[in-house]
Amino acid sequence: MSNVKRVAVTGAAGQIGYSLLPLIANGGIFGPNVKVQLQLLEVTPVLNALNGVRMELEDCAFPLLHGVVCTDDPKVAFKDADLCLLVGSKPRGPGMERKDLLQDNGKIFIGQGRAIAEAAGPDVRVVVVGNPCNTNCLIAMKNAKGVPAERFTAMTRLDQNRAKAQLALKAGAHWSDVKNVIIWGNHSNTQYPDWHHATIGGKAAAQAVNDDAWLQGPFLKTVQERGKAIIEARGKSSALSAAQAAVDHAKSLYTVHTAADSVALCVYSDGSYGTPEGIVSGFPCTTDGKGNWKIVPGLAMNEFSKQKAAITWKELLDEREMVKDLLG
Ligand code: NAX
Repeated sequence: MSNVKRVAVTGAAGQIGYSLLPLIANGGIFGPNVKVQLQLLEVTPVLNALNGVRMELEDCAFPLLHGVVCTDDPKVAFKDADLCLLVGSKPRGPGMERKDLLQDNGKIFIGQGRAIAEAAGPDVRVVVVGNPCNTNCLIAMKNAKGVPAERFTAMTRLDQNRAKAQLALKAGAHWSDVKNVIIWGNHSNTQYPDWHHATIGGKAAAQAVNDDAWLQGPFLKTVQERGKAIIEARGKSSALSAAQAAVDHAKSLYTVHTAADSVALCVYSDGSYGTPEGIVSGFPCTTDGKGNWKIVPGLAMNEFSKQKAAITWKELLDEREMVKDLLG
């Protein structure tokens, strides 16, 4: 089994899981030459549905898929895991306050953080997708005693992909030509998608788009509220695009990204760019292909960017305050 990557996925019978698992089993994260074992976690009442997902995965006969474990025990799911994708969390119920959601989901991430520390492989990486993902990531990290904080990241890659697409559509370019959009702060509607360092086909995005009012208004709003727009259109939250973004995020840890094509990761803040320390916040990052990231240094932030970033950083501080009793 030593040449098989073990990938744990929580909430695996959920709608993101259903789109995510085939992407992983097809080599979407570790490439076409690396075998994977999927270690799937669900809550006990959903194990039967999860078993149905396992049957379908077997029925796909994926060449790279070497084993599927289904369990309701986090320690079994995270056993020797190389990568843990924490997707499962509770949706906000009717009449539920954000604080209640943070507390309820926070408890899940205490247990999962502890189980990762106890059971996961020595070089594990953890990607948190389940919302509120930044603060859930902080809780898991703080409860995973002995696992370095930099092994934990949360996902704003979907927001970065959305921002790239909007810029490309506006500029009449292809989204693969768009580089270096930054997502500062929280994966919520306070996030700040920053185009000031972005390029489209090598040209400054502001020049290629040539419409500052659109960038400062409709562009920001569209990206910030895209999740809501998908729910209104589809009657369900983003799943296909979220699954793809989770794979993009994880893959970017295991491939090299330079400052010329930075990736959006939410990581434990060291205070760079005036971000408050000790929160999990979105930054532009480079990666070394071995699971490690660094915050891109030295980018200028104008007054507009500073003001927008301050709003989303404040929200993350407020979230941390609401879960301070859960931080290990
Ligand atoms: P679903 O409700 O379809 O699936 C969630 C699954 O998690 C369910 O099957 C549930 O049984 C399971 N679950 C709940 N508690 C669990 C626990 N303690 N251990 C293991 N499994 C558990 O939601 P889905 O649409 O798949 O979304 C999953 C999460 O991703 C949600 O929190 C959602 O808000 C979040 N998202 C995050 C995004 C991001 O960019 N970071 C974007 C997409 C998505 O909104």
